[in-house]
Amino acid sequence: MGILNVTPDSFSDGGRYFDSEAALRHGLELADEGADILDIGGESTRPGSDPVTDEEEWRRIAPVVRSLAGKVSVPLSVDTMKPTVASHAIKAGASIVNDVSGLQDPAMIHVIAANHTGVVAMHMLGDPKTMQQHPRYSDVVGEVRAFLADRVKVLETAGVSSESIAIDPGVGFGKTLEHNLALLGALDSLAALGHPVVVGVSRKSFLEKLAGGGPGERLSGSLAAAALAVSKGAHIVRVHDVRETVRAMRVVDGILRAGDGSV
Ligand code: HH2
Repeated sequence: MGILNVTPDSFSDGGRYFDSEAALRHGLELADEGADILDIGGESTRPGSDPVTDEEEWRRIAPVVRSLAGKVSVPLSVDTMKPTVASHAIKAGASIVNDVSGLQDPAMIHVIAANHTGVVAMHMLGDPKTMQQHPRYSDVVGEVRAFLADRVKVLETAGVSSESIAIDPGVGFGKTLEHNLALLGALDSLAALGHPVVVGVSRKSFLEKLAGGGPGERLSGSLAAAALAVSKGAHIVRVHDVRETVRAMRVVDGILRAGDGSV
């Protein structure tokens, strides 16, 4: 899943693709590099970020969703917590809703069910503004797993087909380094819920805590984390560096398949 942030303030690429033309070019480039899904977002959810209005979020991504829908063959996903933005994006050609709030707004569930889209339900503790202020769990893996299982149940009850639902532990969303590592080490237990697991580790700050380097220097850490996530059961990795990740994942896939005896 290639990341396309049409924002002025995303943590690693804020402002680079804020202009619609630049965003469109980057989206085409990500598809060309081998992304299987393009995830388009108009609101940063980095720790401490301020929310934007529905109108502003849609204004940012509208031209990008519209033009990419006619130009790429891969599905477009919209990274939003807002049902109105999701609804506009679906009309403009998006077919997946990626909601980092885990569908806290019941209207979002209705939008997904009514339009028969795919959905990524992600776990976040609190909201982006304050989520990194002393996040606490008594059993991070158990609590995140229970939250995701509940989201799946709520979606299915609302009529969303089981095959359309993916889950995501939300690395960095209300989590300390230890919480992130515990979740990444337990992806198999999330995969056991029976839905594709999405993981976003790309350029995130836990990599700096482990190996140093600002957002622009975290490619090697991102690839290592993505490789391990996939070997632990993740199905989809959400990344900024598509070309490099596709190559790394081909290697991971080759090794895992050989290990399975399924070559
Ligand atoms: N991470 C970010 C945004 N959306 N969606 C899912 N499903 N999983 C993630 O881990 C995830 C996500 C944050 O990364 P980014 O989009 O690069 O930054 P920002 O929120 O600053 O735009």
